[in-house]
Amino acid sequence: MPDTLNTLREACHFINGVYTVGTSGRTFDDISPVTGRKIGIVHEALKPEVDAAVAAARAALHGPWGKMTQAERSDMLHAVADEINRRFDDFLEAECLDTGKPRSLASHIDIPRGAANFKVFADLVKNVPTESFMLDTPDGTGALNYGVRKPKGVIAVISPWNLPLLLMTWKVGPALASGNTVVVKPSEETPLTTTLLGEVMNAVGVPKGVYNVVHGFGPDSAGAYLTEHPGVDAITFTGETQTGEVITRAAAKGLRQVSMECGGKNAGIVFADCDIDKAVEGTMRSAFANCGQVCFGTERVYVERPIFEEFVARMKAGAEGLKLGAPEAADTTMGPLISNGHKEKVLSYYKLAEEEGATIVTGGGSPDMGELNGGAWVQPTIWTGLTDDARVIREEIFGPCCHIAPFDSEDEVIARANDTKYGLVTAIWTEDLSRAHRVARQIDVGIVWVNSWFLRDLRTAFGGAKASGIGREGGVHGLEFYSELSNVCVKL
Ligand code: NAD
Ligand code: 6OD
Repeated sequence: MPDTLNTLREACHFINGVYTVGTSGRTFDDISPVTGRKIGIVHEALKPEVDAAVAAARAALHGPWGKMTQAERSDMLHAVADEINRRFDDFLEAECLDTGKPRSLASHIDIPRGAANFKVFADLVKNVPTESFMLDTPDGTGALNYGVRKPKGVIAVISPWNLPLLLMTWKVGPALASGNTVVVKPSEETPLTTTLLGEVMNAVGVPKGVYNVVHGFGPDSAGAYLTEHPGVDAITFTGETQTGEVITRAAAKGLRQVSMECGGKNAGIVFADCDIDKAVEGTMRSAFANCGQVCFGTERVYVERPIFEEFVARMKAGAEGLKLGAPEAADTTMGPLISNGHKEKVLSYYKLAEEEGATIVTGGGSPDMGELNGGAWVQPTIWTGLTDDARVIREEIFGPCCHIAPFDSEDEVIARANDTKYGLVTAIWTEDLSRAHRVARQIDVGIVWVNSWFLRDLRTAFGGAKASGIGREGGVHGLEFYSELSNVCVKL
């Protein structure tokens, strides 16, 4: 069993049940977004390491894992979840080291969901029926058709940095529950929890080669080598739309299936008949939780004119009440962005908003964080006054910011909410349920929340419309992606 502290300081690949530095000889630094200082090193995988990981995953399909019953596999995934919970504090430390997010956030969302993603899909897979049909035949005896689900094979999982454990296990959970094996390439910004999960897999006896991890970047590195690898049967990806396009092109070779969960420019729609306390609280979370780095974040908020001024004033007070700080400080409510590179991007949009004529309601720059000034800190920011064609309104920023605009009619706000190339989520705030249903079905997105935000039921379909993605995961939809359905036709 490796020493966990060492796992955190030197992130190795995890191939065939063994931590390895590989042969590339290349490493890169793991940087704390809180201080901007180095916290460890990460070994970079190139083609030989990816080849080894894919080969291990392929071999494992035919080993003990492939011979287990569904029930045995599900029990094993429950044990994985239990072990994550037993090592909750280790995962919490690793996630906060990598992301700088408040401990209060990671302990309520990231780590519990890391465990739940295994439990929910381990249970679900045992309860999903397959179709069956009786066919009339001319001789009168008939034929029975029934579906059989088989694992797809080796699944490549490419995950982002914003909710590293949550979003990686959201894919690994159903992939393993369906009997596949996986090779995971976590974001280069957040290698730690994915690496730590290898210890968990070994501790509960998951057969070697079922869960593999390779570290590195996208182009000319682990990401590209993995997604282009002919030994990979399907690719599941979460990240930027542009990266999704590159990976979809790679998957075209060999016609491998993809599941794409990509970017968004989500609208929050606040009607004058809402419960304003709940609408402000929910919109605050949707704009600023995780320092605005949630794909569901609402960077475009539309508020019906009678309550516009009050809503803006209350959001301003809320944003100015956020306490920026290190993860471990008990009163921290907002952490830094993921990196100084991302900080430059977000600050460039803060500047652009001014150039495009925005009124800055609050924020708009970087705060003075004293001894933490080397970290990726930006102020929570609210704008008003931009027109719908402004780049700040049209492009995903992925930072702690939102623009609030007034609207006058239901039809107008539906058209404006839909006026984007993306289609991930929308949050609607109203106490008029007829209106809620009427508006919800006219918004071109994968998920609509009414009087809530980021309220997740893992049995439901999850995914984006338009440039926000391809396909659906969650519930039976995830199991459909992760399995190959074949039909058996029996002449009676
Ligand atoms: P990203 O696209 O830069 O990176 C995601 C992953 O892809 C990383 O592991 C990266 O190394 C890898 N990658 C990059 N180029 C690659 C290539 N050519 N081949 C293979 N792999 C490659 O995204 P990010 O910056 O990590 O995450 C933020 C983005 O993710 C935002 O756009 C956000 O909206 C989106 N996101 C979407 C969802 C969703 O469910 N729809 C969830 C979270 C984040
Ligand atoms: O809750 C989930 O299952 C999920 N995929 C969340 C995505 C959040 C985006 O940042």
